Amino acid sequence: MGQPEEREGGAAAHSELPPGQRLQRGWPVTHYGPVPKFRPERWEFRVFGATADGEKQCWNHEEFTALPYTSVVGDLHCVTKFSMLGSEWGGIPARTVLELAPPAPAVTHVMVWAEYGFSSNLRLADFASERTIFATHKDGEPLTAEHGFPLRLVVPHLYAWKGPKWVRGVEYMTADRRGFWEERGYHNVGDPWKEQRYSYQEEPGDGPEL
Ligand SMILES: Nc1nc2c(c(=O)[nH]1)N[C@H]1C(S)=C(S)[C@@H](COP(=O)(O)O)O[C@H]1N2
Ligand SMILES: [Mo]
Repeated sequence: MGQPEEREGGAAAHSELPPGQRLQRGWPVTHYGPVPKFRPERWEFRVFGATADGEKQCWNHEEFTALPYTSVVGDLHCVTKFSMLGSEWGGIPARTVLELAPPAPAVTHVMVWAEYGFSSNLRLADFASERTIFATHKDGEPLTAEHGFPLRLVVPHLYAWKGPKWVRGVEYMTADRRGFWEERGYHNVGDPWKEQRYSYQEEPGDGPEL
């Protein structure tokens, strides 16, 4: 891993720890439930909900991983207080998905869906951030099963629960709705720089009524 001054990643990149976080050596595994088995023949990535043309869009594994590959540098901040700084995430930027399957003009939020019904909601602007990426690789190595293989979302500027592992699709929404952890006491927005950890900290406008 590079020194902070070697890192790059655009204007929004941070090379410091958000308040209340500590650096983690290695890469712990954090998730709820079992690690799903990858079955390539049954895997598809689906974009649905309020698309511009009203149609769903699906890619199988071969098609999705053939989309243009990019890498971004980004941090991972778990709300349980460990952070990993400056990883290089390789994969398909969320913006590519937005370009290939454009949302209707009324879309304000997305729900990112993963195996077993895990989900996380994001404001469209957070999803459209230039560093939000559907990652297949970290630091040049393919993801392992427990870290989300074959695909996970990484949203470096938000707490890491906003990045589902084993992601399978995106739902475009014209109103906000809470995802898995957001329904279970975690903050609807999840900005680590503002320590938006829990839903009781939410202010009017941060999320749907609880
Ligand atoms: N599908 C799924 N993705 C998930 C989670 C989960 O419970 N299920 N947990 C999130 C949380 S809280 C964190 S901190 C990161 C951890 O990623 P890692 O295990 O690769 O470190 O995954 C996120 N993605
Ligand atoms: Mo987490």
